Amino acid sequence: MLRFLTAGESHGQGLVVILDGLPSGLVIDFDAITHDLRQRQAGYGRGRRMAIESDRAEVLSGVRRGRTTGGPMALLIRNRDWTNWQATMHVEADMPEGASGAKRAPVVRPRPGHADLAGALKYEHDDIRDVLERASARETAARVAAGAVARQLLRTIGVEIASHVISIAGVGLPGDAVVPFERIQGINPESVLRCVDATVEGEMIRVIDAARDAGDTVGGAFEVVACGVPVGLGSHVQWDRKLDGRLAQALMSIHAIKAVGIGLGVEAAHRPGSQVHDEIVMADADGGRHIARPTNRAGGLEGGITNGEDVRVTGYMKPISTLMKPLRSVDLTMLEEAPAAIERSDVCAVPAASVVGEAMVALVLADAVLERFGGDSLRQLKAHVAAAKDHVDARVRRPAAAVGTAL
Ligand code: EPS
Repeated sequence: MLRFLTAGESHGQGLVVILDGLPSGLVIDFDAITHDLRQRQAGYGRGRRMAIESDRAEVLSGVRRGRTTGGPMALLIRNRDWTNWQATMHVEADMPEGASGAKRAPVVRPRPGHADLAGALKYEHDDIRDVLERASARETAARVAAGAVARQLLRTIGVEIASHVISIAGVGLPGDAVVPFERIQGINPESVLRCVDATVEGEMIRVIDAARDAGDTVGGAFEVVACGVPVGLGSHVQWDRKLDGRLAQALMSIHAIKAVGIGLGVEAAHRPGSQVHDEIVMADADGGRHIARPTNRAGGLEGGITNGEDVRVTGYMKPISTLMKPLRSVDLTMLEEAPAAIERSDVCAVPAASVVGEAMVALVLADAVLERFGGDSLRQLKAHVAAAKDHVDARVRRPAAAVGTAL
């Protein structure tokens, strides 16, 4: 089992993540963790905060001489912005001597759509900052660091993950477009919105600009695709073992995600069965014949079990809830109507959310891989995966010599 917990506030000292359950012997690529963190920070529509941060994860435990030990891995991402927030965010009861940054007034006007109001009522806070600091999507940096490690584990058994932005505020790729994994993986690193189509990306940029000019925000949708996923992750036998359910929960837990689709997603509800289900055929391969699926509308999951096709998951993100032209709200100290508080924020963070989506999919798949195949060391895990693959291959392939003979 692979599990993780995060801690940290947006303007506190930093973010921490503990990743527990990694097998021993995984060589850690530290630069790859940094790469994923930088990807999350990028994207057109981000605010000024991203110019301050340059996220890097320090590995505190669980790795020795470049390899995992099998012990919990702890990672720390320091907030550079901390120097500007010490006087507001200090841990000590009294402000420590030399605390830097401004002492900010309490936040008392909740932003509609944020955790502000519900969180302040539930936790009995007078200063909404006690809610918003933890509710902030800054937390996703910790998930991306953990996800980068999960991705490295998956890579050792041939699983690769990529994502792309499919729409911003309704402007995007055609609804029925199925973008091949290689095209997503090959997105130009200079692309500011992680979109596979430069023309569509240009239109998306204009939508974001218009929202910024209007003091508004926009959401959108992204798709995460995992390729090379072994057959048999997840299970049909119990509700909480169905992998589609686990992926949906993981994606839904990302800030501002309001819906998740697998494969066709909601579109499946609008079509007849003949236009939804993926037929099972025999195809030629290596002179032999094997079971194949001409389409993958199921997104690689049937009955909550991976079927060997690409796993395709879509996340739908609402617009960010801090508006520069604020919505109506109420001052909680006076219970009088007042415009919502304005915190520095982003106009659009869909490209960042798509990177977080990759991390969450990596963490869920890595957990399911360890559950299905087991192994305390990477060597054991790889041997178990290879044996299971041989077994599945023997069930779905007829070698050239056997074609035409009775089974
Ligand atoms: C966020 C507000 C902004 C975002 C932040 C999420 O932060 P700040 O208030 O410091 O400008 O930039 O996202 C991140 C810091 C991040 O790393 O993704 C919010 O209110 O949720």
